[in-house]
Order: sequence, then C-alpha cells, then structure tokens
Amino acid sequence: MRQALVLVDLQNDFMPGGALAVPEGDRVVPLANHLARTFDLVVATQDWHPADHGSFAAGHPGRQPGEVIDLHGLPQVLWPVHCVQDTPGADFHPDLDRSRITRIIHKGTDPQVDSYSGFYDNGHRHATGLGDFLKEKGVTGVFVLGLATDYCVKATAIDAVRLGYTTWLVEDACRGVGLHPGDIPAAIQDMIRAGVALTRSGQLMPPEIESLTPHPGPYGRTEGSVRPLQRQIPGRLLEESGPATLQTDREGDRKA
Ligand code: VGL
Ligand code: ZN
Repeated sequence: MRQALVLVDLQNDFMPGGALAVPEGDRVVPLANHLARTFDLVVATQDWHPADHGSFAAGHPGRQPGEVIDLHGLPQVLWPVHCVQDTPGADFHPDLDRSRITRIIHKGTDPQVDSYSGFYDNGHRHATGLGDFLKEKGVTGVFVLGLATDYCVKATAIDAVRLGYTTWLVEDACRGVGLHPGDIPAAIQDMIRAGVALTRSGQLMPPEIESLTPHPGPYGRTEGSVRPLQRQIPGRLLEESGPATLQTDREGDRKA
C-alpha cells in the first residue's frame, strides 16, 4: 500500500487573524510539518478563488456570511471574501514546510460553484486533478489533515473513501470553523460513517511505527508499516492493517 499525506488548506486566511479564521488553525502547522517528513508523498490543497467567487457574501447584496443561499442549484454557505488567487490570504502559512510538498492542488477556481473537497467541486462535476495524481503515483491510502474539519477536510476525506482510498483522518491535526455548536463533532461522525478511520499524529510518528523501511525515507510508509488502529469504528469491520474502504450502497456515486 502506498500512502500519501494530504494537507488541506493550510492557508493564511484560515489562520487566526485571517479573513475566514479557523480557531487554533495555526496549531496544526507544526504537526503537518512533522508528519510531512515521514511521508514520501505529500500533497497540499489550496482554496483558490477568483475575486468574484459565488461563495462570497459580498457578491450577494443584503446577505451576510453564514447565511445559506442557492448557488446555481446547490446550497451554499456564504463566506467572507477569502483565499483570493495570488493574494497573501491564499498563501500557505509562512511556517509550512513547502519543501515536502510534491503537488499543489487548487480548488474553488470556478466562480459558479464552491469546492470543499480536494477532489471535486461541490456538484461533483469537475475533478481537480488530485485523484488522477494519486492514481498515477500508485497511492492506495491517504492520511488527511488540515482546515477546516467541518468543510474541506470532511469533503476531502469522504471523497477519498468514495474513490476507493483507505482513508485516515489525523484528528488532532485538524481544526474546524464551528459555525453552529456541534458542527465539528458532527463532521467527524459523518466521516466515520462514510468509512474514514481516525488516527492521531502521535500514532504516525516514531516510536509508533512498527517496521521502519530504509526506502524512501527514514519512516517511509509501505505495506504494514502503520500500527493497526487503536481506535476502531463501532460496528464496522476493519482489516488489521487499517480501515475498510466504503462499500457504497449507491454505486453511481463512485467516481473511479
Ligand atoms: C473552507 C469554507 C470556505 C475550508 C474553504 O477550507 O474548509 N471553508 N472555503
Ligand atoms: Zn473557500
């Protein structure tokens, strides 16, 4: 099993002081850096909106951030203007170690539709290229972390399961927006229900790694290198080496 680390939206606008600040968003950056050194394949997504993106409340007179509208047929939470392409707010957190990032995936570039998932827009019509990239690299398992738990992390992790990847959420390396009380735990439950397994950053770093492999890095992750998860999903049968991938009851949902 080849595994990739997916860093979701570790951008200035989602950090404390940013336009769409996620509480404690900056706390996950050191964890991301540390974990990135233990994976040979690291991918980062960037929310990358045109200045007139349809998710911005500013473009809908009389509407406020947090309100939900219909945007070309899809429910859309309205947000403050954030992560506008090529602005400092869209840039990665300055402490994020970019040297480990093999590929950057931009999402949310179409002004007509938002893209919470790193794989597809919210209408599941257009792919971002992340799925093709992981497939090309022979990846079968993904570890997801970043911002925000209740939006882009959730959508990315659930799409990963639907695409057939064995998917873990690095729970302590995520933070959520929490627009409404309970949103963040509900998002984690949604991910678990979809077949995402939970892990924590400490489980992925020495001394927790059982079989260190000389190639490609000191902690390069290959088949069997990750401990069977301590935290299992109630009611779900898991293989010893990790979570089962989702058996969708609606095959039409599958994109791969
Ligand atoms: C996100 C809201 C709007 C996210 C992006 O990264 O979770 N949330 N755009
Ligand atoms: Zn956005």
